Amino acid sequence: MNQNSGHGKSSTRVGVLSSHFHPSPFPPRPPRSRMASSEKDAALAAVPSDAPTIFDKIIRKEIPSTVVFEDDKVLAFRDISPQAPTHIIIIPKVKDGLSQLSKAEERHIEILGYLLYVAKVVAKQEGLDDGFRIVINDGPKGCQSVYHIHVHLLGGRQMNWPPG
Ligand code: DGP
Repeated sequence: MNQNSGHGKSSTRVGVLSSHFHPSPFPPRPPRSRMASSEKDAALAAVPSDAPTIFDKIIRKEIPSTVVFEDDKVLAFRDISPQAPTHIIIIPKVKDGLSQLSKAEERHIEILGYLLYVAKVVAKQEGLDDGFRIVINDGPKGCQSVYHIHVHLLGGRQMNWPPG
């Protein structure tokens, strides 16, 4: 029995199956992602750019969002496609070239730290006392779809590791 898996029964079964294994004529299926394919497609289709994004319209209140925190530097609002019971996006009001984390320069250190501090403040405000997750997607391989740097604050359920 495999002492490390914690699933002794299923590892034994895998052993039995593998001894009668006939190779499939089909190529292996890629692992299923937890992200809806439409969101992943949007992220893959997004081209890294410093151009204005939908978040500028949210900042200017030209399109509605559910704001949970706002001051002169940052805006935090609920994600339109929540991946957890609590899913909040925290953005700087002035992008200043920070379309993505990999574009960060020394002048951005203060706002980057402040985004994380606000994430902690909002987590407290949302009652995420048992923990939460912070995510910053970067670029096509990081599945970034909106090129205005943002922190995802996710909570209200047990998170898994490794992430997808
Ligand atoms: P990312 O994939 O890391 O670039 O995340 C962008 C997030 O922004 C994504 O989770 C969905 C969210 N989002 C995109 N457009 C809107 C919108 O118009 N309103 C709100 N509230 N969220 C949006």
